[in-house]
Parts: sequence; C-alpha cells; structure tokens
Amino acid sequence: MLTGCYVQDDLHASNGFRVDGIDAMGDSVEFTQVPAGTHIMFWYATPNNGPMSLYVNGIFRWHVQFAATPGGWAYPFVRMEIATDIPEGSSVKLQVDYGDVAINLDYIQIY
Ligand SMILES: [Ca+2]
Repeated sequence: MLTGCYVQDDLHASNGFRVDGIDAMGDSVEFTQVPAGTHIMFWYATPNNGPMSLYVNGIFRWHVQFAATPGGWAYPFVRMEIATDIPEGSSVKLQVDYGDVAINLDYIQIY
C-alpha cells in the first residue's frame, strides 16, 4: 500500500521496480499480512543519512537509520537489516515522520 509515493521502473531493482518519492511528511509504504520473523531486511538507495519511522500494526516501533548509498537515489541498492520481532500476519509500514529522511525502496524481507 503506497501513500504519497509511487512505483517507478528500475532495471536494477528486483522485479524491475522500485518505490520512489517516499519523501514528504506522512508518505509511507505499507506491507500487509507479512510472515512472522525476527529481522527486517531493507534494500534501498538514498543520498541521505538519517532515520525513517517503522510502524508495526500501526504502532511506532523504531527509527530505522539509513546511510547514504554510493549511487544516491538509484543503483546500487544496498542491504540493511534490523532485529525486531514481527508477529505473523502483521502490517509493517515505513513512514516519513518529522525529522525523517527520504529513501527509494527496492524491497523488504522479513525472516
Ligand atoms: Ca512523495
């Protein structure tokens, strides 16, 4: 579910697409009915250093700290993971809140 952002063709992204424009207050990417896991892995690209806000089932969980990647907004996408418990069937949302930065997201994996 995309709010304030969009799917962009990207030959270097998985399946040929990335989520672009996650860049204004309240913009978010939400994944529903995710599998249970203890880690979330993000594949992303950004020229920015800073956090984005992670929500699990609508409740703020974490400021995920992203570091600038070599290609700025585009290729290469870089992997970053955090350890956090995700219950089966949760919704996981990455959102731009006050003080957060913008990223382009290739995909996430919960495991
Ligand atoms: Ca946007």
